[in-house]
Amino acid sequence: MLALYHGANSVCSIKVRIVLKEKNLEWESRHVDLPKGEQFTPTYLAINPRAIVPVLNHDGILIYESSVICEYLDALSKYNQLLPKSSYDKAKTHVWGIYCLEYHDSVNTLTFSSYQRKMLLDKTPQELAARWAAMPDQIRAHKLKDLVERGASSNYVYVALERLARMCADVEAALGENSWLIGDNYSLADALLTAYFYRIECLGLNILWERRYPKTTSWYAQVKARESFSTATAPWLDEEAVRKISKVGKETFLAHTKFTDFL
Ligand SMILES: N[C@@H](CCC(=O)N[C@@H](CS)C(=O)NCC(=O)O)C(=O)O
Repeated sequence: MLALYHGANSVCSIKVRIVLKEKNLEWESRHVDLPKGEQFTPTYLAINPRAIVPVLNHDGILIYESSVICEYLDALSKYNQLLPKSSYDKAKTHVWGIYCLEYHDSVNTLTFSSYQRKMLLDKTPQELAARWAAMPDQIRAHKLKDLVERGASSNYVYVALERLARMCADVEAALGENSWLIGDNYSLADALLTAYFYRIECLGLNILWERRYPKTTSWYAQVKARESFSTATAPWLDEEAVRKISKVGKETFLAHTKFTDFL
């Protein structure tokens, strides 16, 4: 039995849901309400002391880290094998998986300096202090606190946009003459990256690739057209939250002259 601890709008959860669909695997949902702070409850901390999603439970075995979960799922069946066969292509896939840590951190920076910030600013200073104190990773807590206090003026935001602009340049270069990131077929690397592009698009920042990178623009249209994309997003997302993410994202970043290098 496969069960996924995941968040409705969580980027890393969307990534795993994409692979579950690509592999045509049956799974049970264990939804964790991140805005409500369910990741900090003793019950969830017993599953993941890092207080983050996703976590995969496979017959009682727990697997952590979204890119690792995706590769684990791929190995469960021969159907639609996503990890390429050659050692070189496997190595390239693993490099994308490692880069995903940076992409996640950068996308998370954008979300926390805009939409999440707006939500968290409704809390009292005491509630906010309790939230930062509850986070097992205090370096991350320090960063999120800065983002909520400073919004788009936080230095973290500029660095995040710089890294995401580099992600787009890297994808454009990797595509070369191909339609997919690695060779002629859709593979794990394409699945790993899709959700980050999706969140950037939700924030109204798709101009990061649409203005400069035609191959990346076609690639993203292709991954979005797959059934796995709609299955991993539409039924799970809180539509109202997605509308707000988009509205606040545009207000926060597009009006900011400091970001004209990227946008
Ligand atoms: N590197 C981890 C990152 C996981 C992560 O940070 N997940 C976010 C949601 S996308 C989370 O659970 N956040 C909890 C919080 O913000 O308190 C992965 O790829 O699985």
